[in-house]
Amino acid sequence: MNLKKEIEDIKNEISRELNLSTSKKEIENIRIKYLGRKGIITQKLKNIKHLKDEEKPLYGKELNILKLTIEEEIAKRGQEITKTVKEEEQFFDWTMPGDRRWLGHLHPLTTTMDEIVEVFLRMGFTVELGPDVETDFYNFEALNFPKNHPSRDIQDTFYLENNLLLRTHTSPVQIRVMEKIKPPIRIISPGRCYRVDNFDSSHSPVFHQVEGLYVDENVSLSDLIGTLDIFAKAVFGSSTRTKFVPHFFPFTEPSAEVLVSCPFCKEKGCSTCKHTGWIEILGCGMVHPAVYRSVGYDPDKYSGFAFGLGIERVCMPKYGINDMRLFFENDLRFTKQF
Ligand code: 2NL
Repeated sequence: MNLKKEIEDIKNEISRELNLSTSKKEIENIRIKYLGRKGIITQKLKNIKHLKDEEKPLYGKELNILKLTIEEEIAKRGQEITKTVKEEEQFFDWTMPGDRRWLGHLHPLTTTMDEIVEVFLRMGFTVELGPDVETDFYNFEALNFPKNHPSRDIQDTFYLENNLLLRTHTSPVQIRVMEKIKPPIRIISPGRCYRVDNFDSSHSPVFHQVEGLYVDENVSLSDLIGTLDIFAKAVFGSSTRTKFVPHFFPFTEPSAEVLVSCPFCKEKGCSTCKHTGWIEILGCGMVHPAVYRSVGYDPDKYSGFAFGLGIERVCMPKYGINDMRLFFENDLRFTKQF
C-alpha cells in the first residue's frame, strides 16, 4: 500500500475516534490502541526492519511524525474533556426538588392544650404557671380540703421529702396568684399533675390539666355556665350541647360536672361515650368562701367561678382515642397520626 495513503488513513481514523471520545478513559484506550506496546503504530515502527533498505528512512520518518502528531492530538483532546467535565460539575439544576427532611410535630396533648388555652385567651383569660412540686398548704389546705380527706392519703398523692408533694391539680397556681394580686382575676393554669393511680386505658399517674379561675365582684353561676358552654362549642363543634350535673368538690359550692354531647354519635350512643350519648370532660363550681379566706380575700365582696379539666379527657373523645396509655408510650405509629 502507498505509504502516504496508509499514514493518512491512520491519522483520519484516530481523529475520528478522538472526536467521538467523551472521557479520559476512552482517550487512554485510543492511546493504547495506537501507541501502546502492542499498538498499531508501535508495531509498524518495529516492522521497519523487515522493509527494503531504501524504503526504511522515509517510512521511519513519516511514522515518527505521525506518532508525534497523534501524541499532540491525544493531549489536546484530553484538555478539552477536562474543561467540559469541569463545566458540567459547575452546573447546578435549580429546578431539582430539595432534600425532604422529616420534621417532628407537636404531641396531640400539646395541640389540645394549646387549643383549650387559645379559647380562654380569646375570652380574656391570661396564662399562669407554677411549680410541679408543691406544699400541702397550696395543694390542699388553702383549697378547703379537710385534714382527713382521702386525696391527702399517701395512696393517692406522691409525697416527697420535707413535706413536699407532687401537685395533684394545678389549683395551687391559682392560690399563689390570688395571694399576690387583688381581683379582678381571670386566669388559666395549664400543666402537668400527678396522682397515685393505675396506668390503664383510662388512668395515668401523670396527666395534664387546665384550670381556670374568674374572681370579681358579682360573678354569677350563669357566667360560669355561659363561659364553659362557649368553651365546649369551640372545642367540640358549634352543635355541641352541655349538661351541668350537681357534684361535690371541697373548694367550690355549688359544684358541677360538665358533660358534653358526644361529638361522634350526637347523643345516639356509641363506644366513645359508652352508649350514654354524653362525655364528662370537666368539673367546676363557684369558689368556696373558705378558699377566699385562706388567700385574704373578703368572701362577702368577691365571688367567682373555677373549673378544672383533664386534657387527656378532652383529647380522647376529640380524636377517638380509646386508651390513655397511648399518650405516654410515644409509639410513632400513634404519634404520627396527629
Ligand atoms: C376536676 C375538677 C375543679 C377547680 C377545679 C378551683 C381552683 C381554685 C378554687 C376553686 Cl383556686 N376551685 N379549681 C374547681 C372545680 C373543679 O376540677 O374534675 N378536674 C379535672
